[in-house]
Amino acid sequence: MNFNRQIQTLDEFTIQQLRDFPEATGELSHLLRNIGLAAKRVNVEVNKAGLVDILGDAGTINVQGEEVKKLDVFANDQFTRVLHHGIACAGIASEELDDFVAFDDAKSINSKYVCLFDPLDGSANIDVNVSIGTIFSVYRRVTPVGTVVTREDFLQPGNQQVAAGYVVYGSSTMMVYATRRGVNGFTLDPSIGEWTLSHPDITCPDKGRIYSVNHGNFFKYDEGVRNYITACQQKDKTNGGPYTQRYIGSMVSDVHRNLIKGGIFMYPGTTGKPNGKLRLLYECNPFAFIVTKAGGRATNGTIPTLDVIPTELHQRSPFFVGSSRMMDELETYL
Ligand code: AHM
Ligand code: MG
Repeated sequence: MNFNRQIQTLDEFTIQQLRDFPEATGELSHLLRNIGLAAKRVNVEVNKAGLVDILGDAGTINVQGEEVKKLDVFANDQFTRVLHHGIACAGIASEELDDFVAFDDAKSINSKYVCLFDPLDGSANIDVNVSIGTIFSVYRRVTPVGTVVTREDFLQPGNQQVAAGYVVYGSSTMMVYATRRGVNGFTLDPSIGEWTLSHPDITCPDKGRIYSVNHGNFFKYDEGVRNYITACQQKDKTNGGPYTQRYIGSMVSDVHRNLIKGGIFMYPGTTGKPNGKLRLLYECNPFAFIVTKAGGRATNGTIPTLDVIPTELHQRSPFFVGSSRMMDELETYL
């Protein structure tokens, strides 16, 4: 097989970016590489989910009170282990775990970063072969290097993220990550097992035609949200509607599509659950960071998601994210 040297691998890309910062230590590149490694292993299992007896409920309930699928457990273990064995991560927090995990070995306490992740988001979709994903978020620790990380390292507002990204296990497997310098997407080339730069410098169109929301909850939303959804469905000379409704129920796929094509994704609060379903630290903040870096916006309905000061690891938040002009439009209704 001829090897296409036009491609740039994830490692080549992150190392090349480092050259612009002679003082950089390379720890972030290392962390991203490890996330890519864990994701490759998860990808293999996700791809054979229909074949092996890893499918189905693990029989346990996660800290959110939801049933856990076996693949969630597998993915959680992979990310935790790979990050623990690497040299760049001092601790993790996961949607699947009750509390954060501080790595207390000598190598880890000298690492700069903590990583928060949802190892397998949209896992209700596994059984039916619909795309699922991993979401991650990286912060520089606030406690001194050389000590064991504490809760305050994890409870930072989203605007302090150093990097955030997601992996979508879809028709092809893709990893997209953002840093302060921009957003880039890498597709896994299964023939060589490498993440290859396929979507350089992703920008979110400032307007799109897609709105994504769970319509089943329509009558549980606030009036403002209901009015906005209704406006999305109406023909309107100013907004160019009606828009198209697309909702997979896998946030990674829904937001990925809207990021590339332009659109808005909403998981509002409902009468029974005023803070909605999504977790601020594992789901909202990473996507808020990525979409904002790509030129879009994200809010909890009151303030930018990235400015929310978290008080609990597993707190939930209403979430609205997408193309900037569609967000402007939404905010006139909220
Ligand atoms: P999960 O973390 O338990 O997988 O739940 C999160 C998922 C998101 O991917 C998706 O946007 C949402 O749940 C869908 O929820 P709903 O079925 O209530 O619309
Ligand atoms: Mg999730």
